[in-house]
Amino acid sequence: LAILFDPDTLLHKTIELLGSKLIPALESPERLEAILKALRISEYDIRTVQDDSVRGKERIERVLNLISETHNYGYLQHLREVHDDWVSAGLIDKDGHVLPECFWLPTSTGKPMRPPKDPFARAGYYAFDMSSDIMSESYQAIVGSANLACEGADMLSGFSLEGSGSDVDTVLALCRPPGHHCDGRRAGGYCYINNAALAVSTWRAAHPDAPVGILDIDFHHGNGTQEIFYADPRVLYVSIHGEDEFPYYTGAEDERGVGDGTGMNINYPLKVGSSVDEYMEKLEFALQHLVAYQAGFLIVSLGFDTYHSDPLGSFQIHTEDYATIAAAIRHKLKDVPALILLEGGYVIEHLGANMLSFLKGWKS
Ligand code: SP5
Ligand code: ZN
Repeated sequence: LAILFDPDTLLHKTIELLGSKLIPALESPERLEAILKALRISEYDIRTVQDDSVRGKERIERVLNLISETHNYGYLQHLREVHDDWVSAGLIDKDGHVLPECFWLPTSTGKPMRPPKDPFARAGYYAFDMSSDIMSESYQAIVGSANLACEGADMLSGFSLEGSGSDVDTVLALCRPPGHHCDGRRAGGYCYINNAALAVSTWRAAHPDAPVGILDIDFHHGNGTQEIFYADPRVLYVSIHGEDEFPYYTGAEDERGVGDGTGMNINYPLKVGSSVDEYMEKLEFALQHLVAYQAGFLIVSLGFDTYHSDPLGSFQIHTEDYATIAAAIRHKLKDVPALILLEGGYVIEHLGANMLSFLKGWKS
């Protein structure tokens, strides 16, 4: 097991509109600091990627190049420039926040979607909610987070410049901001770059056409990951999530993929208040599909917002249950190299213990 972290990811400090109140975003640097603290106390070895020689200009160019396989060019440019554009236009100060006011909607005019020139209008064109604020250092953190997914996939595919990947079969990438709500054209749900999609592109650079499995166990449906791979027959996406919860318009069982990708998208919505037994039943089904698919690479989108007291979730899952969940995944898919990507989870006081429990189960 290798654990990857980049201090740049702590620079992103945002606000959000939650329940009609504008507040510091629940997706905060303190989340990651709590996880790091617990891992360090338990003497896990954490590789700080920013300090590595590989985290240079060339590395970032490779990451951006791979991101562009699944993300819209104008959107990526927007992420990089919008904060500066708002400052230049006098809309905000340097320490201000880019929050959208009006979102693009489909119309009957037949006009194609075209990004507005006005940077103020552009904020809503490239977002789908008000939990995707961009502040001065967001872009640096977003790229840092994405780079961890890329680095992790490289290590597992034996592609790493240092060749340190060969003896590692699991990488935990401590990504922040998370990724699974981003569909490659819009930010939302605290996500700006789909880290899982980037990991697939990275893996494919070494293993073209290899079947990849994605297990999404964040409380929320990964609408972005589903969207990006909806027609892709070489990616099996399986998600267990709260039924009719955020992001509200996706995640139903009848969303099964399209064209060659039909049957390659599997959603398990679970009712509000579901117990760990109900959860494990769906997890067994999810794992059976991933085993049958014979994926050569597994990505786990791991959210701890399934925790019983999470402000954004509603399942009855407790700390010790994460060991059970992780053990079930690992035992069913034991020889598959796995990249675990951090997604959500908002009860800061329990994040560390929940992560330790998950890792204990994974290694059992
Ligand atoms: C990565 C991730 O976990 N993103 C989640 C973002 C959720 N943002 C909106 C949450 C709205 C919660 N509303 C609670 C209403 C209860 N029915
Ligand atoms: Zn979530």
